[in-house]
Amino acid sequence: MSEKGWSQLWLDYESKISKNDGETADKVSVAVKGFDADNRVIKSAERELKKALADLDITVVLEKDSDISKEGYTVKGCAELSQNDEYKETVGNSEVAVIVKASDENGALYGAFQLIRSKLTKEDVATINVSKAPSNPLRMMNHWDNMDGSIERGYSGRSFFYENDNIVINKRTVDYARFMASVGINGIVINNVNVKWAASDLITIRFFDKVKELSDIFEDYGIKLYLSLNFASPIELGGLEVCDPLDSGVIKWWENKIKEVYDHLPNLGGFLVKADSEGRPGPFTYGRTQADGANMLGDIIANYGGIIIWRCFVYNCTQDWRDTKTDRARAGYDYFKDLDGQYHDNVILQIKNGPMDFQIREPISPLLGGLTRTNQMLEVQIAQEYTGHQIDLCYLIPMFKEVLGFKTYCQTENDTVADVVSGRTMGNKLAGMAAVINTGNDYNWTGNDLAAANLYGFGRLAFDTDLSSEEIAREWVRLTFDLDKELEDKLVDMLLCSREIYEKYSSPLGIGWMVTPGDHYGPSVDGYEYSRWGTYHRADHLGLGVDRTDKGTGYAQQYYKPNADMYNDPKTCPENLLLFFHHIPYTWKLKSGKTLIQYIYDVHFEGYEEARELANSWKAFEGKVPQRTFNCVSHRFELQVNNAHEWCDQVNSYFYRKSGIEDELKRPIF
Ligand code: GCV
Repeated sequence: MSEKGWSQLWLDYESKISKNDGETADKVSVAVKGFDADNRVIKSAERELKKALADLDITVVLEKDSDISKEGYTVKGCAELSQNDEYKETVGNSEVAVIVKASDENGALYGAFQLIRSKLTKEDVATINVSKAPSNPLRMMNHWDNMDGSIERGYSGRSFFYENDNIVINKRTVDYARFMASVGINGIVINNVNVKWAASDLITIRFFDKVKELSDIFEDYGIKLYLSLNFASPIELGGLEVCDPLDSGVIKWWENKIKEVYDHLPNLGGFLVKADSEGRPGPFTYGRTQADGANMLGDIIANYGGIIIWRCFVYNCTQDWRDTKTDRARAGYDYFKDLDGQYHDNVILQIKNGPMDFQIREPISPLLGGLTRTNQMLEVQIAQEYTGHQIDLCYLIPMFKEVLGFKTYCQTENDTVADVVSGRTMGNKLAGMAAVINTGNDYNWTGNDLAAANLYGFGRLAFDTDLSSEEIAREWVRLTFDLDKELEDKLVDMLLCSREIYEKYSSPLGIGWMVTPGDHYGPSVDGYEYSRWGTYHRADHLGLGVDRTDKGTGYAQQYYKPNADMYNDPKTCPENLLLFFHHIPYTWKLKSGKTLIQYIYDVHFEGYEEARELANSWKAFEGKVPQRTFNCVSHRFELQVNNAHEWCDQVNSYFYRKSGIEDELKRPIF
């Protein structure tokens, strides 16, 4: 680890350069064929290669090859290339040559990082032979950073983009861009979707210069900068009385504003919009649809090649808890399905993975694939809002794999979520994946060093949805630490089982919530039960769960058959979602033969025990990972064990008190 104010994460070249022969620098050479050698992205690729491969006697050729698909690459190592006439002159006397071919600069950069990964994980670069094309056209990070330096749902310190209502740009910004490019990210939204106060001015002269500077740094690494937009800007910035998307004065205002924005930020990717959601302004105020709002902005920004990413997180957040007919889970589909086909070509809907809000277990949003004539992208959250605040270990890639692998039945083939969001289902170009990011200005970027596996993993998965959770975990472990095989396996196992452990000690069988309101860490079983947020477990003395069947809220019917039927029947509903879809008596027998109440007791004790085992396993890493990392993670495991203890005892005691049914094993329940 370097002694700067931030770590180098998985790109810690320095510590990996072989110091054996005392000579570390300048052995590597990079040649450029077909690309403009002065291109900023090619220059970045060259810089990274020179740093990372400094101790290898190698020539890397970055070569343009128009036959390769957009942003894809082939990387081929070949010791004998110096014999090959085509490359003989270029390669000279280098011991090894590696040819990176791509049709565009981003592909060349990703190919360079592929080679660097191989080198850092101690593979033989002379025999590398990899071809990849990105699974998703858009691979984005969404920051929920505010301009005062706070981060909404941030668990890793403060923002490294903002301080005191200003934009901060320094070497850390460059490292951040490098990290993102190294895992294939090509778009970053730099501000919170809740656009308030100074952030509304990001589209004004007050911040253009700084945003441009940031955008230039991103550009060096093939990343487009995007801004979250305040839909009420015509009122807040323009002094208009309304922000009605069909009002001619409002349209004119946006035409001028977007022109001004692109005059200053010609490479802006576009805007992300949270409208009509949790108090944010939107078209509903004027009796307009979400499509009216998105298309108005889309049509204007199309003139500059920009796109509008419109979030589908729209629901009634002022629900009366007594009202059992209204179901927040239904909202996304109810608001957006009827408008399918009406969104213009440069508009894309961004859909959270589940219908509620990033719980540890939710069904897949029925909007994904429910829409068949609309550009759509998947939104996941690696900021661990409901999944342990980057205190508790929770490797989320297995969850994302489940989401991507879900068969929607929107057509007979190419119908998984991965197909839909990659553009394969509908043959559309605007498609992809976005993650609410988990970074901050902590030394290790992610609060818990191990949470960087989610940061790395999301990028890698968005680039290549065929990678397994284990492959990604192993790759990250190898790049980040220098462990023997036994400890490497141990850490990979710890990551792989962590999500399930968190699920076991927190809220059971897909019911979700039961968290401390507002903060969302730790248990509060009734915390949201009598609130306005539409997040209820409906427990009484006989059972719990929400009836979302055709006899209940009807949510299950938003899926295509056979998913709709499967969820509708408690006997065929996957048990890990049983309480999401059904109100079930405590005495209900699960497939294992256990009653529901006994399962709740058992799984909570088990989860708590497994959290203790995780903490215990970590002890073996002392002296094997940097001390700073060891201490940080040890402390977090201590907190996790306390958290798991509270969850276990509070959930078990709550349901014991509600049901009056004893634990068969007579363990302490209060
Ligand atoms: C950015 C949840 C979070 C909010 C977040 C919102 C959203 O409700 O708790 O902090 O706001 O999701 O996704 O817009």
